[in-house]
Amino acid sequence: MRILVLGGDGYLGWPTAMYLSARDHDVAVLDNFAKRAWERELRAQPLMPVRELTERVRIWREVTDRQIASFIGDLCDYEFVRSVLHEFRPDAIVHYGEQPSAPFSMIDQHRCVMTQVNNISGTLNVLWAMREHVPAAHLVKLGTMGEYGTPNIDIEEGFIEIEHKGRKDILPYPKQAGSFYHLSKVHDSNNIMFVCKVWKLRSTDLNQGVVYGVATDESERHEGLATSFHYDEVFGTALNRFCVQAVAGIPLTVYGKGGQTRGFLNIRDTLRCVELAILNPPPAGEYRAFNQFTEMFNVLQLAKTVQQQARKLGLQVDINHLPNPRVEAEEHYYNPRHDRLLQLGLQPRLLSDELVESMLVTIRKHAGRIHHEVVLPRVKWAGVLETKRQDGASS
Ligand code: USQ
Repeated sequence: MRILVLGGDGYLGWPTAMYLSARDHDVAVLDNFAKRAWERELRAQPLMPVRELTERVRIWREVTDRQIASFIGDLCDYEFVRSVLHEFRPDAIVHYGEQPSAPFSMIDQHRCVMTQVNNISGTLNVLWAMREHVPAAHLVKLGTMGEYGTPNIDIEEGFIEIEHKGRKDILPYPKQAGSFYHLSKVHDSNNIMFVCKVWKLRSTDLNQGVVYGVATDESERHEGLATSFHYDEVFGTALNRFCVQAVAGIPLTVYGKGGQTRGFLNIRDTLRCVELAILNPPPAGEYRAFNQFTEMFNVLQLAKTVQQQARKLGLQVDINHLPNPRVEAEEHYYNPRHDRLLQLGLQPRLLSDELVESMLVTIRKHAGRIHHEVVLPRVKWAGVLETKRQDGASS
């Protein structure tokens, strides 16, 4: 199949491109390197050195004799998006090409607006260009479990049957996102669902949980194929951060009580889920949502697991309950369904002690690159902004 990976330079995009290329698909990546610019702005460099995209593509060709084409440009530039779809004519488009961080979207007005404009307009451009050039292609869009929030009832996969005043209907599951970033994905979902109805496009919204993992089978083939693994407060996610903190001797940063429960999955399972969606496309006109995670943990459980495994490697690790910088429930009901990918054949790689240990071992090799000052959370969800008066005092 011809597969275009949007955001093909990122933590998941690049491993996905290699994974699909290794399985004989004709793969192209598209990226504008915006994430690299945000990393520089926030001084939040990935743990392992990440080569330039052209360099990674060259190394991949050297190692595998397979070609990954690359298109460099911005999804918010409609003429660019049209030209890529016209030229490459993908059968499937995997869309990771968005600002991916909740804390980033909460830093200030500029980052909030930029996140939503970038994510929503980029996706709209993809949809319009699909309508024009590849209306039969399948859009595999990375959504997030965070679209649903933490309601006090079971979470279904995208839709829920509701009975109201004696009548029944199947309706989109209510969305209660927890950040401007998560909200951008909600807006995307609505736009995609709408165009599937009116233009008969087809799409799978992969409502993904929190991904962990340092490496994939393909990235391990050469150090120059490493993915962009983050541990800073903005781009790093819970388990990845805890592993780096354990290696660096930083007490694990559990926000609040740590009873926040989320769905998690191994980065290798992300790749398999995307492949399963691609190999089993919906019919024209269908918008479907899969909940993409393999198991659930609360944050404190994860911290304790990391603490135990680190101890085996001789690392003394403390757990620190920090005041929660986010506005979120710290103890709540959480029972999302996640059957559809299993039905398609997903065989989850559950979080094992060995995996945590191997993450710690890999991270230890790069310990010299850990910058302590980007680890503690500074971005706050709540509160009134302080403004500087002209006389220098705060108001
Ligand atoms: N948390 C801590 N300590 C930390 C970091 C996070 O206690 O040092 C807590 C957060 O408060 C939150 C939970 O861990 O309750 C998850 O936070 P996270 O930073 O690992 O993940 P999140 O911000 O929710 O976003 C990540 C990805 C995003 C994806 C989402 C899936 O960055 O792209 O959409 O996971 S989900 O969480 O299911 O919405």
